[in-house]
Amino acid sequence: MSRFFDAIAPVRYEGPDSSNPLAFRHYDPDEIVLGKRMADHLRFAVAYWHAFAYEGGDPFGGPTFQRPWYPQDDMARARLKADVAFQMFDILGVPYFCWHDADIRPEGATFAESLRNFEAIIDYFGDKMAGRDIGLLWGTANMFSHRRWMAGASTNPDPDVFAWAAATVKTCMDATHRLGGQNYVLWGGREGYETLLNTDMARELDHMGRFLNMVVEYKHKIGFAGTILVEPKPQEPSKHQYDYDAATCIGFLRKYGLEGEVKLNLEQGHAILAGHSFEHEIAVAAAEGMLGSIDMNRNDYQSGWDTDQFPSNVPEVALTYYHILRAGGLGTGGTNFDARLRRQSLDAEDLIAAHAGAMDVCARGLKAAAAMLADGGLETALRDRYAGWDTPRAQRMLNSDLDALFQQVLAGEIDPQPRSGRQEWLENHVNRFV
Ligand code: XUL
Ligand code: CO
Repeated sequence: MSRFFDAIAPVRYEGPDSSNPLAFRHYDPDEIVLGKRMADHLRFAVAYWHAFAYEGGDPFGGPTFQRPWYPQDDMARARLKADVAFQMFDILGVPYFCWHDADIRPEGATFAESLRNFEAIIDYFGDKMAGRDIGLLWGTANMFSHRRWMAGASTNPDPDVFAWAAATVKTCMDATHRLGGQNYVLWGGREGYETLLNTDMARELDHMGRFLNMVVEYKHKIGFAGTILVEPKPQEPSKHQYDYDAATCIGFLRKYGLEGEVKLNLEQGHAILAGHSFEHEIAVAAAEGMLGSIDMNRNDYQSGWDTDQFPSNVPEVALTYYHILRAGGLGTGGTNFDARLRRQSLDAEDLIAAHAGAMDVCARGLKAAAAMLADGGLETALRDRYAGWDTPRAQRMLNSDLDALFQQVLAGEIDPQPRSGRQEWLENHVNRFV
């Protein structure tokens, strides 16, 4: 049994005036917000990879963390890592976690050996989950770290890698299904290219579309009731990634006939890399009924890298949840912290503080978002701005044609009068709630 977190008591809600650094001031799981428990709105998840598999390295230096379950190449230490993980889930009271196959099991010498290791850990997780109130938000396959994936998984020029990817995703979907996973995620870090000089982009996109159809076919074959999600990101590690942003993914899903089957897992840091705000990505997905789940971790705005930091900015988070609430909530999705400690944050307490603080920021954001919705000021302003379109005259314009509209404008029947967009008024309005 692990002793890693033994000195740390469960994190509890103590209210906004608490000065306990390891208490929730805003996250009260049972508090009712817009008719639903806060925990059921937010559906928090811990990302196994960043919390337990990341060793504190960066491109300029090796690991800084020294955990008792390193090196991560042996089954006894993989079990120890799982013991520690579930101890942390208990301390935080999170309802979900997420994994890649490679985070939880040591790689074997063969596919079959890796699979045996993986299945043994999935059994171990199953036993631990049986006695607890914790579920799997999503499982996924790491098809970007091992050298076999360097030129892509489903988009690899080598068909044998495509087949290996299919076999890998099958095993990860089986395990996700077995643990009652709510979703299955595909993020294509190497599904893209380094240079067009060696890349047949049209062929690669067709292969990626075929692969995703195979995933959906397999979901139905095994009766997996969760949602299949793809996660947009414009680049890093590839120079250009095919799942660039929400709009690109939606076009891709429609082209390959997957729009009714696949939704999006959106990540704040990826939105920033694509030159968007997070709420833009959420609104794009929501407009198409494709909002699936979120990875609630930010980038550093100055460095331009995908730094996977825990959220800390209440106004940003509030607008995120405002658009999620407007879209009807996260459904089978949740709020996953795809976030890691900074390299100098060495201690067990740092891991707890990072997650507890992030949960609290999200709770504050959710409450602010709910208050903005209940107030209705933003919705009223939006309705007013478009009110002209609610008239029969405007509807006739929509169903008209260029020539008829030209005649009306020429005759002076139509004469637009510009109105203020009131952006500053609306920003001031939001600031009343955050
Ligand atoms: C990488 C990233 C991944 C996915 C899962 O930037 O976000 O961790 O969330 O593969
Ligand atoms: Co992510």
